[in-house]
Amino acid sequence: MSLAAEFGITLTQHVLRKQTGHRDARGQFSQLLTQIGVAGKLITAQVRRAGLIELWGATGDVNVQGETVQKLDRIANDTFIEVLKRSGCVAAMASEEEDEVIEVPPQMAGDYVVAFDPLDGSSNIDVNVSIGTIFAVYRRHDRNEVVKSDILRPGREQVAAGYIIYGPSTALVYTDGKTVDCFTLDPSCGEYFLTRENIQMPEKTVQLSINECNEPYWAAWVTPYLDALKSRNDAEKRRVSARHIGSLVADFHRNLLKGGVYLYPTDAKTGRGKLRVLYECNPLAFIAEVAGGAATDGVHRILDIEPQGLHDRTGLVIGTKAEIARVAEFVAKYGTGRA
Ligand code: AHM
Ligand code: MG
Repeated sequence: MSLAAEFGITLTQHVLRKQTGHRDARGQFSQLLTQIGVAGKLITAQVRRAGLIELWGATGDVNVQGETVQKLDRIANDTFIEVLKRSGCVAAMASEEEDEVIEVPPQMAGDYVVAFDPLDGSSNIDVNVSIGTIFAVYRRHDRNEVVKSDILRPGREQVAAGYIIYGPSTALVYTDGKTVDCFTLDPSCGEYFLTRENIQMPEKTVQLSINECNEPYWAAWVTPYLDALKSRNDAEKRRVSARHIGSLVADFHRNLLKGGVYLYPTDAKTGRGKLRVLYECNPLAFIAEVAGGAATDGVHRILDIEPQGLHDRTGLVIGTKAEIARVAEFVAKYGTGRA
């Protein structure tokens, strides 16, 4: 075998291969995904120094070069914005870290709009546990100006979505609506290689991810649903196991590969969920559906939610298709009111 044949397919090669015959005439879609990969590499470099950044912070918020130390989520946000701005593929962005839409100057603007959470899993950033970047990609409506409906639109209009997980290795998972593929960053050469192609979520739920300490705030359906789920385990066999990291990306990634369900239900008292529609729930719901899974807020399909604001929140239940169907049965039986 030649040396070249021993290498895997790179992210850029894969995206280009899949774009053949697509209407991405200007090549911007391929370029955009490649540039998201670049942002992921730059963020990886910072995440790997997380403890050191904190150390500089402790010495007076100034690092050895005399620069002000920023928190890691700020660094990730600025990196993502800057890389996408310079890519020439993006007209506007929405970020968890920014109150308003970030518009790209017209001379640098491209065909796409991106919503992202630059570093999700804030409670895990400082304690060396997996965190990630989540992104949703839409095609802009109007080539001349950015309009409100370019950003505030249902998740079913996404043309691509993905996440980058900063774990023992950095992995980038994305869907173009046809397949879900995973790439792992080889730190020795700085390239992403295809490591899992056409991921399908296993049909059986073997893992449960939920912050059970939120029980006082759950709607009536949640506890009986969880009781039923746990009762699949008996003296003979443990069929379901609890796995909760507290980083949505990491919890979702594990459930995608192993088969599981993640819940962050709507708070029955306030009627609000915690997770954000545009850049947390929509991209993962899109990936889940393409991989054969499903996602709901308890009542509605996540991808059909019509967002009213950039930072709208929702309840989220995401996992295997069979599990989401079971959730619907419990919602119908017990309701979404307070327990
Ligand atoms: P963040 O965007 O501030 O990081 O919040 C989102 C995170 C998710 O990654 C995680 O699943 C969830 O919040 C955990 O919340 P809680 O600590 O309330 O269980
Ligand atoms: Mg987040």
